[in-house]
Amino acid sequence: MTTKIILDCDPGHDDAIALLLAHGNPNIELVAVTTVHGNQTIEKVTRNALAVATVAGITGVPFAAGAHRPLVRTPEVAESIHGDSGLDGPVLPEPAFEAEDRHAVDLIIDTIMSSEPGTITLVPTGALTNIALAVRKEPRIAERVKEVVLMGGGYHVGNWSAAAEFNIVIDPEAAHIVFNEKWKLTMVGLDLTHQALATPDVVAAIAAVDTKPARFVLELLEFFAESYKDAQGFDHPPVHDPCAVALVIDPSVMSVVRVPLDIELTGSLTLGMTVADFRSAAPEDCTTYAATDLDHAKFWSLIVDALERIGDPV
Ligand SMILES: [Ca+2]
Repeated sequence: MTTKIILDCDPGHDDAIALLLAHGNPNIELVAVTTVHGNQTIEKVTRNALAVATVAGITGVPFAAGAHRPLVRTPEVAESIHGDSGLDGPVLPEPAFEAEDRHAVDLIIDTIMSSEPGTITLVPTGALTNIALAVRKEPRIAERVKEVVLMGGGYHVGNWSAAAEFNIVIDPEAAHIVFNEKWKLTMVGLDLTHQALATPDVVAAIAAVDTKPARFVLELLEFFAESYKDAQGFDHPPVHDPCAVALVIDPSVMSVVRVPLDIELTGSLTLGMTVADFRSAAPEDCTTYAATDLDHAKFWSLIVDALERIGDPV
């Protein structure tokens, strides 16, 4: 049985791999791709999304550009991790198609409202600006989506500050809106994604696929590894965003616990922290979940399998 997803992303090396996984896995139907400011400007991440789609041979899926800045805060990009283009490393092809004129927020709303209730899963892998705007513009999407599975946050660690993760802290007000809606929401945060390391055996398995998209991923990982070593001292880079897609594909790829989650908006040291309340069993009406432990081998085998299925487009 396939799951229909909207991928809301800011490519971004790990977003690019999330897009390839979603396209190459037979259990996922990619119904729309929307972009949001974050790793780079909206112009750059949108162009990157279209270039990645071209590498993977994605056709017939609507792409739309979304919010160019956070709701309240001063815009911030992650050049130290993703470079000037937002996707430094490989030479990007000229995109084979363009984004729609429609705004991402409208594409999200239109897609959800025109689909059977409970059939669309939202997979945000960037700042939550588009998702927050969409649910404010059309509140009925909250009860109409199947669930939200997002990459962002973390219950023990931060990366952009001691307490906060990049996707959340660059637009904490948007995250506050999204985390407090009454939809089922799973936070695939840093506690989980820091287990999704592109170790040498992983790199070798991707190299063995030996296709143009696989070589593209190797070039992404090579740049990403350098960035993460320089910026955050990682021996092998954590490949965050495809973890959220992997959970939609196969829930057995990670463990998840039900726990109340909220976003800190006023802390001088903890702005954008995703606060998880582990003090006791989650109350009956709790609809938030946090991912905890990753099956590393199973996760990476999904990526390799997707690349094998994609074959050699470009
Ligand atoms: Ca991302």
